[in-house]
Amino acid sequence: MTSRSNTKQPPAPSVDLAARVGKAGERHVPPILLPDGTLAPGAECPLGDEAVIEALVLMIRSRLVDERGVSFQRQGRIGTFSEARGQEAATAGSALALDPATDWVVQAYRELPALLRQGMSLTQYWMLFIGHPDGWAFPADVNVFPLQIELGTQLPHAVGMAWGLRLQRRPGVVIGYFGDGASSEGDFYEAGNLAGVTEAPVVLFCQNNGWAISTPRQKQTRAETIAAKAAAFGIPGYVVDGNDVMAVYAVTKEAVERARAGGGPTLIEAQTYRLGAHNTADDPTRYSAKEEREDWERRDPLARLRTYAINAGLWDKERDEELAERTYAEIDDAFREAQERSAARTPAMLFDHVYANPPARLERQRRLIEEEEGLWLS
Ligand SMILES: Cc1ncc(C[n+]2csc(CCOP(=O)(O)OP(=O)(O)O)c2C)c(N)n1
Ligand SMILES: [Mg+2]
Repeated sequence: MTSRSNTKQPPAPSVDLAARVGKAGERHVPPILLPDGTLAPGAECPLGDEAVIEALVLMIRSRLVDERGVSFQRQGRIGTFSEARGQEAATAGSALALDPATDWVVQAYRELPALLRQGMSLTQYWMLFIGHPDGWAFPADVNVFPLQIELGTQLPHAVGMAWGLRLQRRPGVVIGYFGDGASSEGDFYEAGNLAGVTEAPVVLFCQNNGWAISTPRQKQTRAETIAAKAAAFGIPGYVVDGNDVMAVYAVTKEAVERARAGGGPTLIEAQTYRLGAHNTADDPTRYSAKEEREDWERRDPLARLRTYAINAGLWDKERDEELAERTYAEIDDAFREAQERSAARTPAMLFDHVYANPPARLERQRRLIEEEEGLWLS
């Protein structure tokens, strides 16, 4: 597992990001890693060998956690679960451009590879889905904000955090993730505008997977791209193939370096697709076309990076099997630990982590619940 102490920063990319420019000035990043796992003609891999392996391991681990998450939900051991399957290159590629020691991930709920890269433990992840308040409170040395289901509300926080870091002269950059559906929320426009005005060191990163549950991207906006909206914020906007981990890394690295150097925010739209359901309560066969789903299966970001890594002599079947065995064991150990810790939950824990210094009103409510706890639990 990636730990904060041994995470190396991959080298800066040298990619021409200005290939095609859209109507609103947004730039379409040229492809690097093609769906068949080969490099585009003339393109170079912007990641060093170690970083290619790190990206692949992150993506594989995320997919195995997803697989187990769905089955834990089906067994009634956790609540609703959302997979990142199919979108791993967008989050792994962008998170690889961060320095986990100084930079922050402000998540929605489909960014598992980025959380793993920042050093989140799987015990914490499972506690979240089991429903333990500690699952939502990240340790001080893991720079990740809690999962956010209320669409778009994380983005003003991401911008505020980034602005605050700059005012305090701290070195961090913040990446705020959101979906195509969240791009219709007022919070997105407020956050983008504030980011532009304050020149906050933030990357607003849209995972456009084509759907907001059953609402297609075409019904979300009449704009040609979501990145086009950067023009109204006065900041650079980029469109990238979200299943091309190398192109995602290259464009995010450039944005992070610009932000770190005082150059302000960037909006990135990664075009991708979720290969699973919206969550465990959804059935995409009810609203999406079979051909569309099959087409995106052929563009699976994990298969394409795995093919590249195998052809480059960096990966093989044995390593795949060894990683899967190790990861399944890690997942199951973490789940057992999360269950053990969750057995000691009490209703009064609802008040944990809400305020650093709780107001008297909440303290009173906590005492009331503690007094009545015996009744609640009987
Ligand atoms: C403010 C708000 N409105 C509606 C919902 C219900 N809801 C949950 S997820 C979702 C779709 C979000 O789509 P998108 O932003 O594209 O993210 P994706 O799930 O595709 O990753 C909706 C409508 C919500 N959580 N918050
Ligand atoms: Mg979506």
